Amino acid sequence: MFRLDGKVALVTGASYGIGFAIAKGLANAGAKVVFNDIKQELVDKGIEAYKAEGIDAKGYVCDVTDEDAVNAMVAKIEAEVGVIDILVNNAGIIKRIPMHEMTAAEFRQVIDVDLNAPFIVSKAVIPSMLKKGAGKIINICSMMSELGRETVSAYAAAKGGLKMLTRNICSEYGEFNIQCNGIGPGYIATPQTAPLREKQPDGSRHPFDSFICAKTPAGRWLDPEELVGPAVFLASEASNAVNGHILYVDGGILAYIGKQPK
Ligand code: NAP
Ligand code: GCO
Repeated sequence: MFRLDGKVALVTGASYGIGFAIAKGLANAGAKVVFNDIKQELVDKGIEAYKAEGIDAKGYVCDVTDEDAVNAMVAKIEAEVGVIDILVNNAGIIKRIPMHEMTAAEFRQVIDVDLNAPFIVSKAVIPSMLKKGAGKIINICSMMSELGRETVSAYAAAKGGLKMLTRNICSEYGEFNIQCNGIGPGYIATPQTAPLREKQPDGSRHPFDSFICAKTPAGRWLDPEELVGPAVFLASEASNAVNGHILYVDGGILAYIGKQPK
């Protein structure tokens, strides 16, 4: 029940990082993977990276905030590959700026990619899922779907909204055998979090690196590969009775007050 043979999976923003790991996992479970990125050079790099893993992925250049471009991409995928059975709304950005210093344009840009785009892409794939009588939508949420922290006001607002968009797609389309769930990763070692792990000029650990390891029961950053099992589960028949759920893959952060500093 965990196999995805015969399914077409679109993972947005999957040239590298979490999206790449999840797409690789879905392919290894049998899915035909298609992905997009905003730049041709990244799509080309992504195709090479998938090939190196023995995966024949198809890549498309598309800015997920551009509704016309998304609709054109989905139509192209349906013509060239097939109807999208599994959508992973992974593409996302973050801007770490104190809220009182953040411009409205910067706030809107984060909301646009992290919340409006999952709406746009989900809206583009749902009609064919309705015709097919089945579909899986997985939204990549965050610890910030539940928690706030300094400098990430726009990101937390977007990811909190994405949690409720997930629940609303579940509510509106569950009767048509479309399941919409979220994955809430903890702190994952990817380019997006690289600035939070950078060594200090004196060679010491970044304070945030030590902070997160103290907040994670496992005492470490998680690896993108650790999201693959949960993603395959939510993309497969095994989760047909799971809907509107945010599966936190956080190593226990949300359950833990944090290790007492020595
Ligand atoms: P990442 O390394 O920054 O990768 C993000 C991907 O999204 C890149 O391929 C990027 O392409 C693409 N993207 C950004 N804006 C796009 C747009 N408008 N249209 C199409 N593609 C776009 O991030 P990540 O760490 O892999 O995170 C992936 C997702 O997981 C995000 O939604 C993030 O919020 C979420 N998340 C991450 C963590 C973590 O700790 N890393 C934890 C929880 C949730 P470009 O390079 O061309 O911009
Ligand atoms: C940050 C990090 C986090 C992670 C992730 C945690 O600045 O706090 O970027 O937001 O990306 O979302 O789940």
